[in-house]
Amino acid sequence: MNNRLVNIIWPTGFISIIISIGCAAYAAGDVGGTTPKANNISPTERVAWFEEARFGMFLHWGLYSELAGCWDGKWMPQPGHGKSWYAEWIQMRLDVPDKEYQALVKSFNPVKFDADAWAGEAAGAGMRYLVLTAKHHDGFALWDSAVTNYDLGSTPCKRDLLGELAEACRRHGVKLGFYYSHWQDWKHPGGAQPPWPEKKQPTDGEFETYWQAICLPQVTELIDRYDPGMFWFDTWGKNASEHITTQRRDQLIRLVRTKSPRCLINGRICAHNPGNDVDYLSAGDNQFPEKNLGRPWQTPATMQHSWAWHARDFNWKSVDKMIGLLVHNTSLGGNYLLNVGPLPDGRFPAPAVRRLREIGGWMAANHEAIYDTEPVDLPRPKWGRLTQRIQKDGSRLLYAYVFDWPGEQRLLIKNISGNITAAAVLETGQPLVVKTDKDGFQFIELPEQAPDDRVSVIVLKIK
Ligand code: FHN
Repeated sequence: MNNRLVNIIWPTGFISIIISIGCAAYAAGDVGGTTPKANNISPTERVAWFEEARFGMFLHWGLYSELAGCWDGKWMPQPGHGKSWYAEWIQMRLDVPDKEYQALVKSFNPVKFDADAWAGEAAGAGMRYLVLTAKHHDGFALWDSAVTNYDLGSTPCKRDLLGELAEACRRHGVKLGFYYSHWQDWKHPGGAQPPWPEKKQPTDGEFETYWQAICLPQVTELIDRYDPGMFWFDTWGKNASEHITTQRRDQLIRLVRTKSPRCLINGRICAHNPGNDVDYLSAGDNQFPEKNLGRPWQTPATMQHSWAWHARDFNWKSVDKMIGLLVHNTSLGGNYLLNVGPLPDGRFPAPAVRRLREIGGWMAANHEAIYDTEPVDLPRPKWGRLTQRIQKDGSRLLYAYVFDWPGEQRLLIKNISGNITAAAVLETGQPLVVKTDKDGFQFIELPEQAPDDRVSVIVLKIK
């Protein structure tokens, strides 16, 4: 667990608070459950960093990025213009002949890829982890894989991109995770095929061939070479159960646990039946639940419409909206995994960079109200959201995120257990006066003007 020094400015001055904040046999069917006995880290310890982090970066990048949503003069449609599609699905959605799509390996050459810039942008935005598509549904491996030629090793790029990223992430204090499409694989024999357009699915025997020849060895390679902190496997819908049986789910979990006891695994390894041995759940894409999911969880979310780079996708979300979504999930004990679709040359699109930096500005001032906070068991206030941090002495810091600055210039949080002993604007430490109304409820006197034109955070000390 990280130790972090957080400075909170109180009316009385500064108070520094230290917040504690040999390859497994692929057919390892003889081990009961999914957690090998040799592994002495508890599931709670393993997932602690993820729960503290709250904010991460998703990255969809691969051969499809070269096409940027367009094939043979045809553009993938956008929301409001017929059915809207994601650019990483272009091979299937625009029916690109396999041979022509796969020939993109000859031109994939991200000469401007700068791992430090990626990890630095993530850290600068206040993100604590980053998850890159090591292999998406098209089956292309973003590293030099020993079990396929459909990989980085067959491109003109002679660098170890994942290795560079792993090092940069370490330098910037950002955890590295890999998205790995273990179910859909449109290239390798036996991989599951898409439902849109509906294609013939492999038999169980054919899928097993793919599973043994590609999926399990590649997951092993990723762990052995890059030691990721988390895996992001992907399934959806009930039809995945045809291939991702609970036996295969458990076999893959066992493989990861045996090789890397600290590595996290997500519920979409088997979305229809994640079981109890996964570390965190994912809400639906761009779904922001109204309740805590009861286990560590996150929402994967786009910054535009598409996940991968689409040159005619102008649906950029505003910074205010994204900060609001981060705060919303945080207030419910969940994480926000915000996606960037890098350009084929390896740079981040300029609109994404600007947004990341603006979010980073807000996070620089308010991160204390995000990391390692927990939900508050009170009804959601009409003006915003709440989180809290319990202190060692039993007192609490309560963070009020004010989206809509109250016109009556008072912040009232009914039914708080305990007394508000101090209040301040988090960013500046500007003290605020605590008063009691005629019904005996404490409230905070607010200035006329919201201190932040995005989301103002007021911190209350409660004893
Ligand atoms: O089909 C994928 C999609 O391309 C993207 O990777 C998202 C991210 O959550 N997952 C799948 C759909 O749920």
